[in-house]
Amino acid sequence: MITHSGFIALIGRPNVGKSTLLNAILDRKIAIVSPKPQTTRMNIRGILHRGGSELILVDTPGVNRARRSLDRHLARNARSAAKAVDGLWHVVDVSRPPREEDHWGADLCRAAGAPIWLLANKSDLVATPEERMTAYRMLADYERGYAVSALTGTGIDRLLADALACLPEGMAYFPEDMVTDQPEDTYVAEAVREQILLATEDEVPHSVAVVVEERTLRPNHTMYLRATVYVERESQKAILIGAGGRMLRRIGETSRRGLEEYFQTRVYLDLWVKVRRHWRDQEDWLRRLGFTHRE
Ligand SMILES: Nc1nc2c(ncn2[C@@H]2O[C@H](COP(=O)(O)OP(=O)(O)O)[C@@H](O)[C@H]2O)c(=O)[nH]1
Ligand SMILES: [Mg+2]
Repeated sequence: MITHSGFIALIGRPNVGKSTLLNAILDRKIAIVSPKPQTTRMNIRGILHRGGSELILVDTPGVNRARRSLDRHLARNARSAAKAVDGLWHVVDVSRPPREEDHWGADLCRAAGAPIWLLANKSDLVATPEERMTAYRMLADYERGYAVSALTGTGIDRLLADALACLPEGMAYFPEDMVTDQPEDTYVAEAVREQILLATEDEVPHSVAVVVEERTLRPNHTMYLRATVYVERESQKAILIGAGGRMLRRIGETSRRGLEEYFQTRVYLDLWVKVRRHWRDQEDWLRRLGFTHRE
């Protein structure tokens, strides 16, 4: 029986490792990860049941300067995630000095009003993480600070034990076997987008949106998936397809492998590429893709 439960939002600038941390704590990949900013576009909840406790972690898009309609929605998503939580983890990259966006992250946490913990991630990259944390400690009135590495797992057990111990009394919000509230189609789209982020450079990644058109389980236990990749320009479409269709085949192949692991079944992935000019500035498209009104 669950006797303690609560929500914690992961806040911080893009690329500090929020999604990697979520996956590490859940010991399962539910959020996509890449070295590119704006990898995470929506708030994703990861649910952990441990003993009599339920910890719900809310991964958010990075806090950044809003330029486009899409950016504004991402920032709003992060702000809305910070509301009504029991705690905030301000995640920073301790291998680098604080920058302006780290201040914004701290401000967002402060405005939310719940206790803030400083999570100095990527501690594997520096010899003396505790020392490097000093500059970050100034950014807000942190209740606690942890040097962690989402990549190697250092510090995660202690952080998790402390987080569980601090949860308020309460009943479970989710069923015991639920790991995320992310719909399966969303994960499919994200898994494809992750491979595109990893395979392409420059202007392609941010212009990509993936829509799942069909997901059916065939009688031979193969999951049939058909998805369309939208880009903003013909030149981007050409890059994604590649010479002789090689790029798209590679993206399809690596996406399929990840999806087979996620769904624990054989997957047939049918990928299409289409051009939709300036979708990032079109409110109706942002709505269709689910970026708006997701509180
Ligand atoms: N060395 C190191 N790299 C990390 C760590 N955590 C995340 N990364 C890398 O940092 C990049 C951004 O990670 P991601 O989780 O997408 O960051 P997010 O934008 O904050 O969600 C990826 O290439 C990760 O592999 C860590 O603890 N150590
Ligand atoms: Mg992320």
